[in-house]
Amino acid sequence: MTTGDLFADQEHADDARIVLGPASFVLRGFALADAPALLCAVEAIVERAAFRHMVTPGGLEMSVALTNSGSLGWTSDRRGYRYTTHDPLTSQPWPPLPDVLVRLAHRAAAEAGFPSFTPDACLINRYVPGSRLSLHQDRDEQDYGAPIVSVSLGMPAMFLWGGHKRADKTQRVPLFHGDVVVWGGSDRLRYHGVAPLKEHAHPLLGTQRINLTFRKAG
Ligand code: MD3
Ligand code: FE
Repeated sequence: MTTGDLFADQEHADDARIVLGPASFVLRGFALADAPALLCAVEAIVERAAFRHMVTPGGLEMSVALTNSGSLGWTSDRRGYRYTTHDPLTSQPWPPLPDVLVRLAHRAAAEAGFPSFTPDACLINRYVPGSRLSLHQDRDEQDYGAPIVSVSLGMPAMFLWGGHKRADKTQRVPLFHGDVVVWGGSDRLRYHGVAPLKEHAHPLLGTQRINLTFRKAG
């Protein structure tokens, strides 16, 4: 991907696209029209693989509840972080990725200059007021050349966008219902997190925020 592609097409250089880094963009409202269908697909996934609070290797329970869809799903326990083919709660394979999710992730990645993004994992995070995600890197995937696509639904959140070292200064980026962010290239390994959520009820989801992150894990 080159930023040249981006600026070549002035018709798309509108306020809906915010440049976070050389290969990272916020696409404001990109998933707004699809949000009801995405939430419907998430409901079906959660019927088969419930949201749960995982424990970190350090023994702390995460305030964010999570589940997965796709051929691989991210899990954490006292032994560490890893991707698994099966849900440790049910011993069943993670629910397959619904087309409506894959198509959206593919369109967003293409918009940001990654036309051949093929996710095999979708991590689904659920936040309630007070839930947070401390600064971390996503390093459990095989191929850092593939971007991560994230979709925000429900209550707004303050995303913390750091640098390549944990102690680097963070930038605060508000994310709203329907926003899609694509993170790739040299930004792929930057530290990031989510500040404790404030209570701002959303018409579709009430006091919840659902975040989908599409990854090429395997
Ligand atoms: C930047 N989730 O699940 S999504 C995560 O809102 C995670 O639930 C947050 O961080 C959330 O790991 C943020 C945005 C995100 C995801 C992965 C990234 C940003 C990223 C990987 C590298 C750089
Ligand atoms: Fe992350």
